[in-house]
Amino acid sequence: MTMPRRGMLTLLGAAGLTTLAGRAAVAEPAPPSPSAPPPAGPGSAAAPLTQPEFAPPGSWREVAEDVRRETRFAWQSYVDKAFGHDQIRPVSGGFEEFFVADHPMGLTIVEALDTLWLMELDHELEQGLAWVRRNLSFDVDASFQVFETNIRLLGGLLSAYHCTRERRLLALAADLGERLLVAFTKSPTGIPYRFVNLRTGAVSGPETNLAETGTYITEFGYLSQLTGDRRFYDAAKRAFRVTFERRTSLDLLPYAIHAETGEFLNRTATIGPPADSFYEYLFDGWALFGDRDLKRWYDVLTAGVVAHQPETNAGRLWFAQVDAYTGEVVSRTQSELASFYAGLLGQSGHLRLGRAYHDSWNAVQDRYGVLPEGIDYTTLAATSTGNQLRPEFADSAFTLWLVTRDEVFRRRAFTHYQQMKRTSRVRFGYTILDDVTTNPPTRGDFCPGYWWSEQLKYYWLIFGNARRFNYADNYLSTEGNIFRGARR
Ligand code: DMJ
Repeated sequence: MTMPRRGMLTLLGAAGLTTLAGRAAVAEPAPPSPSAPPPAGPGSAAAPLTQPEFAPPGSWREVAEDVRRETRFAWQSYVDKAFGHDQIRPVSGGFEEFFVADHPMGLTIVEALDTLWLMELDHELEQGLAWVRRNLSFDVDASFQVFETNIRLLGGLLSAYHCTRERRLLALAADLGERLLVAFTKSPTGIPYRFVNLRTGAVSGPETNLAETGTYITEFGYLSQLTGDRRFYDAAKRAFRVTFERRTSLDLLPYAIHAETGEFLNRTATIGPPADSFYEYLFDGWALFGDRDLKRWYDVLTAGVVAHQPETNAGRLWFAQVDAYTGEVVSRTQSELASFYAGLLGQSGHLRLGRAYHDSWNAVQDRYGVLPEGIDYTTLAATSTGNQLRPEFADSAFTLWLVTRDEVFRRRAFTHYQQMKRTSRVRFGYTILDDVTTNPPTRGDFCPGYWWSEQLKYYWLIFGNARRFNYADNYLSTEGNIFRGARR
């Protein structure tokens, strides 16, 4: 057992869970160079349909202040038009619920809390906290999707607790964790059901996938740390173990799996949805808790991915979907959500691949201005033309910037931000796009909860020198929730 270093956490003193590996120590952000050249790599070689800016005219601090102003504008619109409802319709000023029709859970508020705290928007934070104190309850007779409830609500409460240390947030998180745990304990294999009724504990949805079976270890583990109750951590880890042990001889995992039998339901391996955050959380479980089993499983499966899935097309790196039993390529489409993988590779010792994969996605950003939901990587043609205000490209730019401090990633995030402002800013906030290939892009009327927890935070942290964030030692979840690194 390794003795915890200064700043390390210990999870319940259990063997194998003792040390905490953080991201590499890094210096504070340097001011931008206005004359910085555009980023090198495949992206700069492609003929752009748009002419993105690569560096701000002033200082990065000014960009960060702009992000803060935009957050305040969007938050005020949400308060005016949709307060307490899950998500705003920022064109019409309407709203819609995410988990249960006609039963608001304040999703946007819970997702936004840690972002508001990091931005020192303390008045807005207090508005959100007051709503949570008065209204949020999980005693709801309805079926909730376990994965989304975990990464958004449980994660949002835990990160808000990490930032504010308000006990009510932890009490709510513990109550929710208990209700979600049933999805694991009622399963004969330990692989969670997709849905659970938060009041009755009735479970449903045994046909599931990797992301929905393996995106719990950081929220459940942090809850275990905070409560001293290791059932949460153990349940999340068991689901990982059961799945890992069923890997194919190529060390690949088909993405569809049955919770009751543990049998795979298809043959396709992908690093994109619905597998993506399964791999992210294996590494994160190591990064946050120092669990060597998780690191080993991550390394074995990543070796399988790196051996069988990379393809180069026109000098650009992509990750094919392959048959997990033969390695044969079954699809050359790539979801925008897969762009997170560049950051994961970069932080887990595969920096060359991570950079190359980010370069590939940057070429798509250069081409469309805003990334479409899906592409055919042999042509970069959009196979799904909308954009759901996705954070993954900015997420991986932020992670790669933290790892390397290479300004190229901050400039790419800046382009991402500028293009979002240009295309998605509407009367009451920011909206999804229905089609990024039209000129101008066609707007929808919806702002997803994750936008508050992810993009806004990544922009603020990468452009600003945030006083409340520890740039040398931190952890952000798949939903951008901060479980380590708040400077109170
Ligand atoms: C977010 O809810 C999370 O990042 C999740 O892991 C998958 N992607 C969405 C946003 O695109």
